[in-house]
Amino acid sequence: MAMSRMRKHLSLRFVWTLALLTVLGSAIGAKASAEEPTERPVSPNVLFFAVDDTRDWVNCLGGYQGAVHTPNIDRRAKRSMLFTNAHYASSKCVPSPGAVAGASLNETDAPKRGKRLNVLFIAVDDLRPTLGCYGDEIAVTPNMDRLASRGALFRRAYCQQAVCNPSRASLMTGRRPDTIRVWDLKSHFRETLPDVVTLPQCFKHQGYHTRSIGKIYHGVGKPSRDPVSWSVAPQYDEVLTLSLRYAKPKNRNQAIGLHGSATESAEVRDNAYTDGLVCDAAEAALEELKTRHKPFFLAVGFRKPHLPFCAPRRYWDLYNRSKIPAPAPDKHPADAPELAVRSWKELEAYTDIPNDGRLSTEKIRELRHGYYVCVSFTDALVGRLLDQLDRLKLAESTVVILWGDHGYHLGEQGLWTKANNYDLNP
Ligand SMILES: [Ca+2]
Repeated sequence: MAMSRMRKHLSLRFVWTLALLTVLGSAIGAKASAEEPTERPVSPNVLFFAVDDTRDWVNCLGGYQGAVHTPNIDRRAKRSMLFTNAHYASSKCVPSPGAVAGASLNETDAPKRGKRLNVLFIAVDDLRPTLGCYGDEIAVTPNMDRLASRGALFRRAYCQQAVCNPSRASLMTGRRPDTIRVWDLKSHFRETLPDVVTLPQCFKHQGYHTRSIGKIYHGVGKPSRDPVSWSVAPQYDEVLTLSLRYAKPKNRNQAIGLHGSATESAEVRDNAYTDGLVCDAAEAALEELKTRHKPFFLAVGFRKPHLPFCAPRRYWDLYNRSKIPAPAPDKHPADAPELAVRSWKELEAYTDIPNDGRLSTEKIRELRHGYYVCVSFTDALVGRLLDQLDRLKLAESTVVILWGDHGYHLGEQGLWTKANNYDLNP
């Protein structure tokens, strides 16, 4: 969902039309001059290239850290004028990152233009398309469904790697995990590409106020932080507080480190958990951002439905556990190699999960119920943000993007959680 939407909104085709027109027009003009016409001026022909969904990933614009091979565009650029500060013209589109990359990197030099749209960029951790808008008949997700009904829904979008940090770092930089050399949970993309311009950085350079609340980068340790992406210090970017993971004292007391029970149902308010606090802060930020004289890029990252499946009881009550179907198929694909069916050990870190991978039918039902519950919990928080946009009369001037960092298994094919390449994961 995420990348396709980005490609749509952040297209640079107009930039390339401008740049290539200039390149080709100038080159043809040079040829006519060399022939020294004596009787009358020769009107040059025009070869007009439009390049769809292309950004600045060519060497002549310094893009992609020189890793892309574009010798023909580069040699044309050398023979003529190259616009490095061209912008997509539609006021209905958010500025494209390529246009930003080609522009001055000084925030104060941002071009004076008509009113630009704000961006509300919502990241949801471990969200597979268990949503009504994707045809799931069990999911109770009215708010994401209404967002989908008002915008574009991407039905065949895939992430770059089915685990948090590589997927997020790739999306935020527009670079493949192999390019930024981020394949694990510990590496920071700036170790390989210190000067890479991230998506929020692009907006910042264009005069946007950029802010991060919740999990946008990895959410734990060094890869959680990228100060230059943001206009102000992020909130809740790294949360390792046991009391915000578990509301029940019993579950906190039994936890080993941050891992206790894999599920929790508690009679508490939304903000007993991190995501409720993130939503509170985001609602307040929208109110404040409305008063600023700058457009904003507000990134809001929710940590559910990531494990543990902890949520206020009212979200558990949205579902009848007996009506949630068992995983199907629940066995590894026949003849699949061992590497393809290796379990990500994430689930086994929880105290009520056996280490041998053998889950009872009841535990499987509880876990599947818990995942749906946490999706609905997140959906309710997304709904609060959409309502806040409406209340503040920002809905018409704000692009809303909602994306999940990768898919998930809930017992299907005998697999749990993430980090494999079956269709449910990436
Ligand atoms: Ca994740």
